[in-house]
Amino acid sequence: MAMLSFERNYRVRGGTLVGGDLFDFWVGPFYVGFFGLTTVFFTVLGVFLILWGAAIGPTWNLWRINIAPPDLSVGLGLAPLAAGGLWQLITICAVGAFVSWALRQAEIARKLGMGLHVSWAFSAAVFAYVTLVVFRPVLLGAWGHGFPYGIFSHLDWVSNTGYQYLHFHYNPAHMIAVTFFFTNCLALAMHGSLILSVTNPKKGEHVKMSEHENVFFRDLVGYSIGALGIHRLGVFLAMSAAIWSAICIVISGPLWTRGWPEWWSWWLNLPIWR
Ligand code: 07D
Ligand code: 07D
Repeated sequence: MAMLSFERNYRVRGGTLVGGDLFDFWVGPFYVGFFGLTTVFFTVLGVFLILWGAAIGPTWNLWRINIAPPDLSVGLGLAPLAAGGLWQLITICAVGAFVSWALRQAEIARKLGMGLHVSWAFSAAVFAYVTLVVFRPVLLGAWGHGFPYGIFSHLDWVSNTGYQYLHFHYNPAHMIAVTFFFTNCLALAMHGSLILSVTNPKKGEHVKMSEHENVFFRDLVGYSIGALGIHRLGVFLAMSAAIWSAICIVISGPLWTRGWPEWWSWWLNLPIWR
C-alpha cells in the first residue's frame, strides 16, 4: 500500500507500553509493537482452534459450525477439548486478541500524542463480550452459561436466554441499552447526512462549513450541539449502548432469576395504589 509522503513524519519512536523500542517498527502500513504481535498470536491460535472444533464437529457449513461451551455440570472447571475445552481456549484467545487490539490502539495514540478515546470506546465492546463469556458465567458458577461460537448457534443462545426470563424486553437495563442503540443510530444518521449535505455539494457549487451546519440546526430546532459536541454525544451514546448491554445480561441470573415482567411488580406494589 502506498504511503503518503507526509505520513512518514508521523512514524515516530516511543509511546510503547511494553517492550520499549524492541517491537517499535512497522510492517508495510501496519504498526507492530508488542501488542501487534500478541494480537496476531491469539488470532492465529484462536482461528486454528475454531478450525479444529469445526473439523471434529458434524459440519463445515459456515453458518452451522458450532463450538459449544462445556456442559453446566463442569461448573468452573476445565473441560476435555472436544467437550467444551476448545471453547475455553478460544475464549482465552478471543479475550487476548481483543485486549491486545485495544492496547495497540492505545500505543499508537500515545505515539502520536493523541487521546486514548478510540481505545476506551473499543474497550466498551470488549467489556460486553467479557461480561457474556467470563463475568456472568463465573457469577453463575459454570462456563456453560457462556454463548456458543457459531453464527446461528449464538443466535439460538440469545433467543433461549431471552425466553428463560420470559420476556427479555421487560429487562429495564435492556430497555436502556436498546434506547441507546436506537438513539446512536438516529444521531449518526443526522450527523452523517448533515456533513454530506455541506461538504459534498453538486458540481460547481461551493463546499460549506460548520457555520452552515450550525445554522441549519438552529433554524430547525433552535439549537446546534456543535462540531465537538456531536462527537462527544456519539461516543457517549455508543459506549453507553455497550455498557448497558453488559449490565442487562449480567443482572439476568446473578441478580434476577425470575421472569423480567415480574420485576415490574414493584410498580403495582407502590403505596400510592393501595
Ligand atoms: C459490522 C464490524 C465487522 C464485524 C463482523 C463480524 C465473525 C464471526 C465466527 C464462523 C457489527 C465478523 C464475524 C468473525 C465468525 C465463526 C465461528 C460489527 C461490524 C462482520 N456476535 N449477533 C452477528 C458476533 C453476540 C446477535 C453477525 C461476534 C452476542 C444477533 C456476526 C460476537 C449477542 C445478530 C456476529 C457476537 C449477539 C448477530 C453480524 C462477539 C449480543 C444478528 C455482526 C465476539 C451482542 C447478526 C447471523 C455485526 C446475524 C449477528 C458476530 C456476540 C446477538 C456473525 C464476533 C452473544 C441478534 N453477530 N451477538 O455486523 O446476522 O456486528 O447473525 O461477541 O442478527 Mg452476534
Ligand atoms: C458483545 C460484541 C463484542 C465484539 C467484539 C469484537 C471480531 C473481529 C474481524 C471483521 C455488545 C469482535 C471482533 C471477532 C472481526 C474482522 C476482520 C457487543 C458485543 C469485542 N434486543 N438480548 C442485547 C435488542 C430481544 C437478549 C444487546 C433489540 C428479545 C439477550 C442489545 C431487540 C430477546 C441478550 C439488544 C432485542 C433478547 C440481548 C446486544 C428488538 C430474545 C444479550 C448488543 C428490537 C428472545 C445481549 C451484552 C450488545 C447483551 C442483548 C438489543 C430483542 C434477548 C441491547 C434492539 C426480546 C439474552 N439485545 N433480545 O450487547 O446485552 O452489543 O449482551 O427486539 O446477552 Mg436483546
